[in-house]
Amino acid sequence: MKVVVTEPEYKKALSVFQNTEEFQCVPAPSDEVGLAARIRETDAKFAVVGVNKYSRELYDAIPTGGVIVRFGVGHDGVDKTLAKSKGILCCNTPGVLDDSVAECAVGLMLVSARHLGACSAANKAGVWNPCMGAELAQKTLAVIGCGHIGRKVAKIAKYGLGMKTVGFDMAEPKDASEFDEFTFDFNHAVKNADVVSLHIPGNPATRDFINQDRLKMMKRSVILVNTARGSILDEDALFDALQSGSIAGAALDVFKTEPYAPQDPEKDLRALAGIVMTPHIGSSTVDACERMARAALRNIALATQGRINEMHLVTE
Ligand code: 8YV
Repeated sequence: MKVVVTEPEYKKALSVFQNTEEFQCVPAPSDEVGLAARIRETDAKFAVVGVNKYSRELYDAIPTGGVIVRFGVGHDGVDKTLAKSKGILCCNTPGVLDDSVAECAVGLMLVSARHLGACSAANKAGVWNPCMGAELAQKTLAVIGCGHIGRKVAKIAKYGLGMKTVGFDMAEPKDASEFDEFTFDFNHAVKNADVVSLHIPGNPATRDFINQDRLKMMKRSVILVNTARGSILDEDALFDALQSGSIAGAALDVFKTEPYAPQDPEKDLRALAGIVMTPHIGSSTVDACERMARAALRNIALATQGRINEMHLVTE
C-alpha cells in the first residue's frame, strides 16, 4: 500500500518511512498541486503532510476512503469539512511531540533572557561583550493555553527553573497541578508575567489573539515566546511593541508566513535586535519525528483495518 509523504516530513523520519514493511512510502512535494500530482501518479490513498495549507487539489486527488494524516498536532492547514464531504478521514499525531516542543519553548526563554544567540554571534565575530541578562528563577511565567504542551512547559519552568507559573485558558485544563495559579482572565495572567509563552491552537477564533491591546497588558520587561502558531500573533503589532520598547523581547519559532516573510514590508521583525527567530523547529528532534512518523503510519494501518475509533481523528 502506498503512502505519499511530503518531502520535509519524509526527511525528518527517513528511517521509519523507508523501513516500514506494511507500506511503501513515497516522498512528494509539499505544495498542493505537486502533492496532488504525486498522489495520482502513485495511485495512493493515503497522505502524510506537514504544516502547509491544503485547500483544494489534495481533496480531489485522494479517493473516497482515503486518509490525510498531519505529521504533527496542529491541523489548521487541513480543511476537515472539505475532506468529510469527499469521504476522506483526517487525523493527527498528538502526544508524541510534547516534550520536544516544550523543551524548545523553554530553550527560547533562556536564549532570550540571556541573549545567548546574540552573544554567541558576537563572540564568533571577534566581539567579546559579556552582556547582561535576566535570571528566570523566581520570575513569573504565564502559559497561554494549558493543553499537553503548555502544561509540560509549566512543569519544566516550575520544577526545573523555579519559576512561578500562571495558566490561562478559555476552558478548564485537564490538570492544573503545574500551575501556581490558573485563570480565565488574560489580563490577570499576563500583567505580572516576566515571560509569556503561547500554546493555543491556530484556528479562525484565535487569529491575532495576541494583538496590540493584549500586548499592552504585558510588562515592559516581558519576553514573549511563540512555539504554537504564527496565526495567533499580530506580527505588525509585535513589531511596534518591540520597536517602541513596550515589551522587551520575543522568541518566535512560528510565523504567519513560513518561511518568514514580513506581513508589512515596513515592519520586518528581522530588523529588530530584541527578537530571536527559529524556523519552526519545535518538534524537529529525531526522537519526536520518529514517533510522529510511527504514529502517522499507525493511524493509516488502523484505517485499513476499519478500526476508525482508534485513530486520532480530527474533525474541526
Ligand atoms: C509540524 C507542528 O507538524 O505539530 C505541529 O502542529 O507545527 C509541527 O510539529 C512539523 O514541524 C511538520 O514537519
